Amino acid sequence: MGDVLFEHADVLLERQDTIARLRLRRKSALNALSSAFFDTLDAAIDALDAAEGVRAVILMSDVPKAFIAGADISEMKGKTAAEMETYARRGQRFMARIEQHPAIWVAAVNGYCLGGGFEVALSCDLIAAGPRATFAFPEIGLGLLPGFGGTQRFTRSAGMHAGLRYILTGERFGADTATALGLVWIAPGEDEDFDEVVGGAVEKAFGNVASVAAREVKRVVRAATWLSLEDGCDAEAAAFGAIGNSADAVEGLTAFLEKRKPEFRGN
Ligand code: DAK
Repeated sequence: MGDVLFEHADVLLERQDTIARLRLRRKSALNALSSAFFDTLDAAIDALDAAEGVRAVILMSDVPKAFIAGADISEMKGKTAAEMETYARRGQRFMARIEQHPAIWVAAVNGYCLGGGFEVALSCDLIAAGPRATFAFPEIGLGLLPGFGGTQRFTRSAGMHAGLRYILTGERFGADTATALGLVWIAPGEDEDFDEVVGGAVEKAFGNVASVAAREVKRVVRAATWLSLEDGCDAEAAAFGAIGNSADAVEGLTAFLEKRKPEFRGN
């Protein structure tokens, strides 16, 4: 248990050194994404932004059955077309906020990860999938389609025929298939403590990460999915220029020459 940065009945945000954990706990609806829940999550990220030095965020669920069971279906029914569009934009803003956030976001999925919940996981930079992870886009069965960027992000990550297959059929799949599709960073097994393994992996990989470089990696790698090779390489060169003289880059190069481990300060 670290320092609590934000507390609400549905969400707890805590930090331990450079790692934060955003814990979803809207148990009554399996963390379904209502407008009010989006507002609470945004308030939690505001609190995260007010805290300095967080390098990675683990987005996880304290609800045993689910990561996020999708958009809140009870809120969708009866909306006008204009209200639907407002709701879609609300969700898309939230996904973009994670995607563009300066910290590295890891979705820790070990339960239902459906529709809008899958879209949240896809907005994160890395996905950890446990033995109980169940991914699907059930929207087609509701007469809908993913409305928070899922058609775009899933297809960019997994490819066109995987996009068509899983979004047209609503078929469920687990950690193995998600791994085969290239979506998964780590997949702890049945006999492991999921939260502990993910926490340990994040700490090891990102506890002392050079955050300025990581922020640019996030931006430029994502841009590779829509820019031409020429424009992408141009963006990469500009990013290199922007961070090449950062304190962390100076420290990284100096530490190598002095044959010691770098101590990155995140600037
Ligand atoms: N919304 C609201 N409540 C939900 C929910 C959801 N997505 N998922 C579960 N719940 C609630 C259940 O209603 C139930 O509430 P009570 O009856 O206890 O009051 C409680 O959570 C526990 O769920 P179950 O009793 O159903 O639990 P089970 O273990 O039996 O089943 C389940 C778990 C996850 C398989 C099942 O709950 C389920 O199928 N849930 C719905 C999954 C789903 O279809 N999710 C929506 C995907 S579609 C758009 C923008 C975005 C989207 C679409 C349009 N535009 C702006 C147009 C995205 C859409 C989606 O995400």
